[in-house]
Amino acid sequence: MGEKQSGAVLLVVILLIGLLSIIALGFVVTMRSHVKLIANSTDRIHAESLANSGVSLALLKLTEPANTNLTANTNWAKDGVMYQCSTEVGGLTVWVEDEGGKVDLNSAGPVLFRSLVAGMGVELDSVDLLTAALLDFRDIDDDPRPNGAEEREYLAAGLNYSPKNARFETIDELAQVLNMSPSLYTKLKPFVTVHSRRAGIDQSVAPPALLEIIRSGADLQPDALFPNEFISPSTNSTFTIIAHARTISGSNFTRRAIVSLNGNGYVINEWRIGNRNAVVEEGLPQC
Ligand SMILES: [Ca+2]
Repeated sequence: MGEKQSGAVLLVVILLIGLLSIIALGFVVTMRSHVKLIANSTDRIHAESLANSGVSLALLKLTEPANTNLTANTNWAKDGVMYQCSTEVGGLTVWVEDEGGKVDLNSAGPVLFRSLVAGMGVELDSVDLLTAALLDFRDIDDDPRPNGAEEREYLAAGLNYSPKNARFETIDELAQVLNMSPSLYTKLKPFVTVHSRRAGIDQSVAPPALLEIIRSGADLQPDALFPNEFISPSTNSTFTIIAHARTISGSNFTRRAIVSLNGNGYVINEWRIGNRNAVVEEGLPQC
């Protein structure tokens, strides 16, 4: 083999080695990327599992017999107070809300609705329109009440749907009520329910912010009692449980469940991904 041929072979070998190195490097980069993706997915699954465990923990606290001590910090308040604890996987934040402390979209009367909407800072003219539209949305007839809205008003507003003329099945349907702005809907969501089935709210489990909103909307003095039509005792049986988990690696997941307790256990009415987060502090007690 001449020197020229040897040089050509050497060049080909060098090129091949270079090519293989590039392929190998690409493989390593791809594998690293896959490993990172798998690690992220695994961490997210840990976060979801931890959040689901938070719902189970809350259910245990809600169903354990009185005066037992199956879990630490028994007797959680049910007005949305935040509870936090830590595990080996990460931190857990849980809120328990008694649905009896919220305004029921199907059972509340016009005066309570009006106070709720007015307390949100809505203009008085709009308060009357929204209250009437909400009542027309759920009543079975198609005759608009004064200031109300039935099919004709929805079509005139350019909407391609009509009032439901039936009970609200989820609070999401509130967004369909004529003239309900997205921002007002977002502000109302934490304070309304379809599970209380009571005309009024139970002040002992209502979120303090809701009591302030209603007091403001109804023009009640700070020391004035709520009118009787605003008050109904809770059945203490249906709860929203929100559990936010943050793993040590930084993944977050929030579970939002609505559960009804019965003599034999519980029924899950809703099981959704939530959007409430909390800052997880150092030094939390063990869950
Ligand atoms: Ca109607």
